[in-house]
Amino acid sequence: MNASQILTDVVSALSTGAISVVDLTAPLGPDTPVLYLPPQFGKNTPKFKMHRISEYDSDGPWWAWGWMELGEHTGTHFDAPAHWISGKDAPDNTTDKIPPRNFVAPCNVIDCSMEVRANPDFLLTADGVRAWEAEHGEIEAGSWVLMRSDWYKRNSSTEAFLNADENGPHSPGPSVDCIEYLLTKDVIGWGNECVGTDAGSAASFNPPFPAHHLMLEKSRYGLASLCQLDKLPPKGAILVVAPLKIVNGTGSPVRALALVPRS
Ligand code: 23J
Ligand code: MN
Repeated sequence: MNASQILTDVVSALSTGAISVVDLTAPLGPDTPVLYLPPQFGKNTPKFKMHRISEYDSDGPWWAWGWMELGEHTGTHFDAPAHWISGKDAPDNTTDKIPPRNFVAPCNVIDCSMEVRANPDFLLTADGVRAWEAEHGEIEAGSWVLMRSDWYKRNSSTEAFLNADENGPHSPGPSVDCIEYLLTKDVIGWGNECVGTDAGSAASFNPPFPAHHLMLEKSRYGLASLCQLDKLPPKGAILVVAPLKIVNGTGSPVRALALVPRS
């Protein structure tokens, strides 16, 4: 293996389109849906807001710039281990400490779009993952597992995206045994197209919010509000995703990019 030849080949494959770059990121703006937790849990993240400093005007005749009011867990974002109590003392648990090696990894995309169309509360189970592996191959250590639901198609409407009624939010995610199984495969993390990595019903699980509790406890990561997973193959794409290097950050909005080989 000649590592510089490999990189040269990647660049040339990008220029011919043999490898394409798919953007898995939702637009980040005032209309970006944010999580709304029930009142007993206390406070919520405010909506994204851009404060203009100048726009080629008397406050800055030659420049436009702004500052953002932005939650760590807003839009397409990364969950660092310190986000959850179980990851409070996990190694390298904040966004500034995660080794950059972890920001480039293969991804497995499990298509649950049909099940979710029939049932927005659909849960992917360990058996569901095993059935997927029987068809597409084993989930390898160090890879992401992303749940495709086509839920991202709702993200222009907060109401449709959060999909809550008097019984709480209805959105898909992993079961407890799904996350337990993925940890036995030594995955790097779990990603979902919904507002958070866990299902809308996950507050009632044991433990509650397993994608948060169990993944972050083991210094694994989460990705939420991913888009365009329907543009990825089940296996073979490489995910490039990094949180901002926020000091002591519990998470961060990201730009998530997939490198996808032409089929
Ligand atoms: C805070 C509390 C509960 C949850 C979350 C945040 C998220 O989903 C998140 O964005 O990490 S479930
Ligand atoms: Mn989060």
